[in-house]
Amino acid sequence: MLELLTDKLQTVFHRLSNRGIVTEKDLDEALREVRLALLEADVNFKVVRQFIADVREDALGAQVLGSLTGPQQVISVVHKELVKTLGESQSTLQTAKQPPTVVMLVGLKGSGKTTTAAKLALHLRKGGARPLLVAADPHRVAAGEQLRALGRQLNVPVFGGDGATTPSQVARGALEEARRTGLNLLLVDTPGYTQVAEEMLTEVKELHRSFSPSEVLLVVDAMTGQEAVNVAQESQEALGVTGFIITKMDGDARGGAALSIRAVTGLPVKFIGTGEKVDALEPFHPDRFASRILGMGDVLSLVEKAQETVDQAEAKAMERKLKTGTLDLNDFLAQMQQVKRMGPLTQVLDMIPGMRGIKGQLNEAMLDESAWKRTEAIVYSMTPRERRNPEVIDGSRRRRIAQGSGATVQDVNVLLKQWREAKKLMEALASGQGPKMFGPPR
Ligand SMILES: Nc1nc2c(ncn2[C@@H]2O[C@H](COP(=O)(O)OP(=O)(O)OP(=O)(O)O)[C@@H](O)[C@H]2O)c(=O)[nH]1
Ligand SMILES: [Mg+2]
Repeated sequence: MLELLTDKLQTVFHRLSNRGIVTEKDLDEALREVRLALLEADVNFKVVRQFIADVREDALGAQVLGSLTGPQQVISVVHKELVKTLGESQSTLQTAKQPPTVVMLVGLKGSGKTTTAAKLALHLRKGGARPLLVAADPHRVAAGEQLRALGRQLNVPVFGGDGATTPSQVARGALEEARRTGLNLLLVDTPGYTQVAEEMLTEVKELHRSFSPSEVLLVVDAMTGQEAVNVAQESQEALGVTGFIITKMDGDARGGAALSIRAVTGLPVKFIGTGEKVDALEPFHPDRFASRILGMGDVLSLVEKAQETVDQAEAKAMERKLKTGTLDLNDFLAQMQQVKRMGPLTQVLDMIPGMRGIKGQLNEAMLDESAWKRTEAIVYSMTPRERRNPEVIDGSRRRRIAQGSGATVQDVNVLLKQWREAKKLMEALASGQGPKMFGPPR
């Protein structure tokens, strides 16, 4: 996510830090590079101009010039201004006074509306909502199919999409269905348009009138860069947009849309999509996002992610094992799977401060999804006894396991070595000699 921008900014700040004392010339030089980096990331030029002017004024006002702490202060000013550009604080979803709350998703064809509707259903259900997905594209049966398939996958009910009906019929039916079944959130997936023109929008406008939604979220594709901002500007009034969801932030495209859209439109970004899977959605926190862009990590989002994905019972069991220092291959596998559930490892690492730099040096194999799968396959090819007591795995067992999992004996050896190292670390932790990773003893 915005990797290139982060790399460039880190280079600029690194050079500035080496200065010790910041002169006005240093500041302007750094800001010139920040400006270039932002423009290259496809941030709107007006937004960039304002941003640089604000940072400069702030930095000069804070008397960072000629001081030993100058470089640090410049970074903190940049962070502060970035947060301001991104919208200061998190903007949560408005709910209706009278349930159900209706959230409508609108946007260009292919921007990610249908996928995002499903992601939202999953995310908001975790927060206690009872969602109903509504397929409101009367013309494309395939669109309804896609939403129904997602609904089945997530076990979320889906209304409509199985034949042509008018917007007002869909709305009436969906609201009735929600009341009847006690659901309090309607997520309405609407037909995509190809350009913001009157005739294209008639249908979406009709849906708007019929549903009177609490939120109209414009779904924009980060990969389209400046175009996303233009669409946002144009759709804003025509459709009564109340906020944005920026999808495909996982692509390494410029992604500057996320940085410009709020400043250009005055409307908040509510969520970002970070992958194709249904759990790849994050609430948008301007301060955390700013930290991530500056390579400072985002520990809070990481902790939330861990809480969402880690099974509490499993975590407790693991804690007990940690205390006793016993770790067999079943535990080893369970732990790897827990980390994996949090998302692609490269994204997880981005959230840990200081990890970005290390990422390049990490063993390729560690970041390689297929290597994870191979490890799983190897452990699954073992007998229960072997998993509980890996010491019994001798040469012939290794050959059998390798054959059973489509791996090589070398792969099996590597896995066993990783397990032994993890076990050693745990034993050290349990005996209180290891690094204090888990806080003071209770
Ligand atoms: N990598 C990535 N892909 C995404 C993300 N969100 C959606 N996609 C993909 O984008 C493509 C289009 O997504 P849809 O949800 O069908 O888009 P849509 O806006 O409903 O499309 P129409 O209904 O045709 O207008 C699909 O292949 C999705 O998997 C995201 O955050 N990251
Ligand atoms: Mg769709």
